Amino acid sequence: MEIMMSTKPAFIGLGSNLDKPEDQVKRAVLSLQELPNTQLLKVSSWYKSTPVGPKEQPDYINGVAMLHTELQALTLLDALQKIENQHKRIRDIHWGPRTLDLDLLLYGDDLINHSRLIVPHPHMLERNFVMVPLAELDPEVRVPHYIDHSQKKAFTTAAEHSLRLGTDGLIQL
Ligand code: A4P
Ligand code: MG
Repeated sequence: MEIMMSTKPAFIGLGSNLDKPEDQVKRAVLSLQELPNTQLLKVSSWYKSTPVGPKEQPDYINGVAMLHTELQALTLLDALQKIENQHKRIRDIHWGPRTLDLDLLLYGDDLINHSRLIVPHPHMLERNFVMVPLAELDPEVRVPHYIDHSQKKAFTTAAEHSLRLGTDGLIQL
């Protein structure tokens, strides 16, 4: 009997706005490199971005990483949350705002609607600090969404989204 392992391309959004958020996201990349049954393929440039949501918080550092993984989506989410927790321990010492956010942006062409996991990440399509680095990694990557209530899948590319959103408040480092 042959066992087929399927490999999925997955994109992870990284964000941090601790005092030294650049260290946080770079250490997170090292942790992504250590994920089991997973290959880290590419990491975007880092971007400084003005906060979305409450304004009385520091600017963020954001970027996107591309993986090939044999992990199931929920197993990958578990692993990402474990990395976040490792960073939160450090955040607690410094008593700062959120130190590390790792979002599963895309998992192949899958549309996932689970109590713990929604893919594509619900806010990504409206956020230039996600779509611009994503388009930098792969401008043609297809972002799936539902066309209508018949739940048919539609796709637009990362490049189209990032062009529409522009680069306001975003500085490539
Ligand atoms: N969850 C569901 N879907 C996903 C997914 N695709 N990836 C669930 C990751 N997690 C997912 O997440 C809460 C729950 O979402 C998880 O338990 C998981 O089961 P969280 O990261 O613990 O909490 P959160 O930060 O409040 O949620 P979220 O949605 O990540 O926050 P936001 O809305 O993304 O806000 N401004 C700039 N410029 N840059 C930023 O990076 N980030 C935020 C965080 C606000 N403003 C920002 C930035
Ligand atoms: Mg998150």
